Amino acid sequence: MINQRLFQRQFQCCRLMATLGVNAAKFAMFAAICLQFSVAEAAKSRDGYGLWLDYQPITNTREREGYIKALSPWQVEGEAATADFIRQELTAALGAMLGVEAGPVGDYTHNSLAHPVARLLVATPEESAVIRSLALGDALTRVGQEGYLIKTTRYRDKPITIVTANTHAGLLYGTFKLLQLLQTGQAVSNLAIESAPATKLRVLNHWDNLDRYVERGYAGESIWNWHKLPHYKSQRYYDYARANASIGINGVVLNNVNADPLILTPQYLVKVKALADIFRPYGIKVYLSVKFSSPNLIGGLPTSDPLDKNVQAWWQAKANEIYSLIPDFGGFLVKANSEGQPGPGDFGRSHAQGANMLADALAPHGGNVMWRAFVYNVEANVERSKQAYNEFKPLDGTFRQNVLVQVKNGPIDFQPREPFSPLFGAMPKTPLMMEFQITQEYLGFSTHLVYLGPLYEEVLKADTYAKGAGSTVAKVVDGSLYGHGITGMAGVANIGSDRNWTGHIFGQANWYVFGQLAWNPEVSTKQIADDWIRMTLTRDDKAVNTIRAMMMASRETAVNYMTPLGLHHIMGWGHHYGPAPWIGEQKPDWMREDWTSVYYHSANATGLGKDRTASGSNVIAQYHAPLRQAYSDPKTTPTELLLWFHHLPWHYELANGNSLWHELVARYYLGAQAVAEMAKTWDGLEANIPPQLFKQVQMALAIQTQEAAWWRDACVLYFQSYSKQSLPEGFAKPKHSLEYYKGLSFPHAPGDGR
Ligand code: BDP
Repeated sequence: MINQRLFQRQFQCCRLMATLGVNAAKFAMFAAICLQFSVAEAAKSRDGYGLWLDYQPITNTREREGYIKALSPWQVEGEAATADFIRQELTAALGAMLGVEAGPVGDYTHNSLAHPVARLLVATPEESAVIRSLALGDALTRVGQEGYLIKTTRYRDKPITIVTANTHAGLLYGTFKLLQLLQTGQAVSNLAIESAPATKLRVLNHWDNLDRYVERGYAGESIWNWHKLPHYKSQRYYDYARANASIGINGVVLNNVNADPLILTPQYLVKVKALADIFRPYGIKVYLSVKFSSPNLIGGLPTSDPLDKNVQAWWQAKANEIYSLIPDFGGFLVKANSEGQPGPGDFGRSHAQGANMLADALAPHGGNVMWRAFVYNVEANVERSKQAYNEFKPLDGTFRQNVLVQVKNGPIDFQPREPFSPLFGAMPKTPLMMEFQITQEYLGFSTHLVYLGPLYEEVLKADTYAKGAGSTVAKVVDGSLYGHGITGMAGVANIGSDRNWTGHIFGQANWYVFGQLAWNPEVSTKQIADDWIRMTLTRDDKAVNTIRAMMMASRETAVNYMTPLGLHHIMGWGHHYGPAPWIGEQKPDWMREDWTSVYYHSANATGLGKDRTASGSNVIAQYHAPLRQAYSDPKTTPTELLLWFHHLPWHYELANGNSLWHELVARYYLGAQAVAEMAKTWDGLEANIPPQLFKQVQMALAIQTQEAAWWRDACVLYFQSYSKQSLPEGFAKPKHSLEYYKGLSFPHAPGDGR
């Protein structure tokens, strides 16, 4: 993963010159040429496996020398596995970026004041007499269990850079931060960084089945090779853990929320243990999705009723068994009474009764329950977007201390755009965990370049007004609004066995931005994009600016060509691939209404959109004032959410003077056009991007260009069949007929639920 070969080649080159007795100036010139040559050569082999951690040589001599002066030689204190890993990372990273001069301190006795030579010291105070001797005030108290300090200070009258923390995990995060500064070309001569994560549980949810099929996965098979575990420990597991650690992710749910009960059998638990053992030095805990009916399915009990004593005892014994294998096991994630999954409702019990039973089993061991609020059932006969709130709000205050309720960002599902879920701000007594989707189920799978940073940021910055202005979703999630000690953010992973991990190179940016936001939800996703580009693709300023602009616009572009103006849930049936606003037009009896498209867009001869105001399903009542009032009137509803809240006439006039029909068409065309432009822009970047990465993105953009046009044409033609209006002037007629688009079928589209 790391550029060891390049490093060795440079080293050999220098040795050869020295043996030949070449003078210093010529030597420097020759070394620089060698380096440029090796960099170009190494770029050719980059295929995306290295993610944002494919440390590249720093070719600017001044910059490089500055880093060497500030950080070399370096020293990592401590004997723990994590300390060893940090040593490996620094050896590889500094070696690759700075060359042979950036090495560790040689002979040295741990935890003594005796070495004045290290310029960079990575250590906890517990393990380092030097750190203990420095005046750090109460900074370490402030950064808590997982935070870190990076500081330029003086030791024995010499400058020294320290990375310190209360735990090894903190050291790990601090080290990666320091390396990121080098990767992104920032100065390190006068550092004073104090950082602590805003949320405690920063978790990836893998929707991976035990047969390696990934539900809603578009990057190959599951990376967990269950069959070969526990004995065969793939290098990928280590590389995966390292990548997560580099962005502060500290938890991994290994299996699909539509859980297979087998995961809790002894046969699988030893495999889970093997992964937990690998992840531990990287600060990562494992969690499991569990099927609520497991006591019955694998335990042989006649029921899984959470109030049944035998059922409770079964879970307690199961928890004990798990913790005897994995002492730091994180806990359970549960999808219950949702989309056919069993749950406490099957026995007339509430979500809280179900969650609390599991929480009681985990509590003695310090584990948590992440109980999902993604519930809706067709019998309830209540509009889908209202159901989670209706079911969970009354339960506020009844969950055990170690339960987090995990809420999807939007009230329906992970749509390209929705308002934030009104549950955020409605359950002050319960820690609510954010659930984002990183895998692009509704955003073009792994062929569309859609940077999700702006989507996440939009949700996190949204004001719930729960305690007056400034009560943002971020503050609900990080616990600061209601003073919760336990907090979390989950992301449904987009990772698979594809060589480049995420199918699309830019999918890596979505994994990256999720981790960064879980650490600090206030940070700008534009800055995160900038860092990611520099670490992954290029450090050329002009190219960075171009790519960043492309990324920042890409989500709005996708919204435009898929679901503009607040439309939602109009994708293909089952696999969710491509447009299908016609689903449900002729509904067979077996088809759930709230899985159709027509349920959500409500197009008819008079207009378009779902009425969720008081005259419709009245979801707006679930939002706090003044949002409730704002959303009740199309004039004060953000244009982006117009059709999410309102059914409006085709001739309805928008603020820009366009009719609804005109604006709808304009946005579809704008979106598709923007993708074509993105592809052109990318073509112009060839010289700046490693060739394999360039090509992968170029091919995906070609697909995206076609698919964006497909979305545009299918949707415009479909809605036109209701608006009965011609295309406004200037918009070219779609190539095919509506019937053509309706007739397309994709029997083997990836990722379908099963
Ligand atoms: C939906 C997915 C489905 C998941 C479900 C969930 O289509 O595959 O099982 O979310 O989150 O969006 O449980």
